[in-house]
Amino acid sequence: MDPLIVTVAPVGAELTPGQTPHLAVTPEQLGEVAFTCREAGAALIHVHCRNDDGTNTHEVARFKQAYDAIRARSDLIVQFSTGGAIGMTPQERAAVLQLRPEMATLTCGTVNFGDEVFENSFPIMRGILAAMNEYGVRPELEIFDKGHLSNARILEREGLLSFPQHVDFVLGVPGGLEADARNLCDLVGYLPAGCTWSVAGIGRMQLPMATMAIAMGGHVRVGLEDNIYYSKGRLARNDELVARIVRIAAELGRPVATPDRAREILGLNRRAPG
Ligand code: KMH
Ligand code: ZN
Repeated sequence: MDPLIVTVAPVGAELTPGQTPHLAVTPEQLGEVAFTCREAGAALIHVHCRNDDGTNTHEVARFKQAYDAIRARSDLIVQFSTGGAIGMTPQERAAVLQLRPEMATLTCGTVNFGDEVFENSFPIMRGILAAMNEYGVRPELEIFDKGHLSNARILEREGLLSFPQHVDFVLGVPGGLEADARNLCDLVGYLPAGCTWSVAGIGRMQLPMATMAIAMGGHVRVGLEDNIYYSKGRLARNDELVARIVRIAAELGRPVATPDRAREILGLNRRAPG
């Protein structure tokens, strides 16, 4: 097995500062999270941004500040969200790609998201992919349901996407596929040849899904975007969630990848300076 790539998703779009004191709001706080999570063993950071008052933003200027703050404090692979928050326009979601992060997410289909709908029609996906191709940004395919892999194959047939790719299974969103072992095995078996994959289990399923992925040869995403608790009733810091995965992986004989080793595994070019 390759060394384990640990992604940290520290912010998300749905959390509020009232839910946890550990939500990074300012670019400086995000830079600090990048530093502590890199120290703990993370290789990749999935980025959403907040205004100073904690509200969600997808402003290009704020992403630039966040990008610079992360770069100043770490060598993590930087992956921007193009999912943004429910209700954002596709243009808002894609605009951050002009900053040319090494990676960005591409959610591969519409999904119920609690009582709301996270809209990713084919025109939206095509638009985001076109911008990724224009700016040379590598996608990470976000798969909330099995049909999302079918959608990705359609985008491949249209010539917008080529396999293999890096895929992240986001399991346990109310409205998406449940987080359980059977579903994870099914999804992995359905992947096009040569793909790498990680799993992001939502809520209390973050830890069991991550542990399964470590044993199966996949990779792991943890962080407050998906789960704010370390254990029942005890709020987590992002670096604690990373450190726990690193310890479990060590027990299972799986060393973690540095960011540069992760770049090799994912087929990314070495990061451009700045
Ligand atoms: N906030 C969710 C609606 C992504 O980052 O690409 C979408 C999301 C996915 O977080
Ligand atoms: Zn996200």
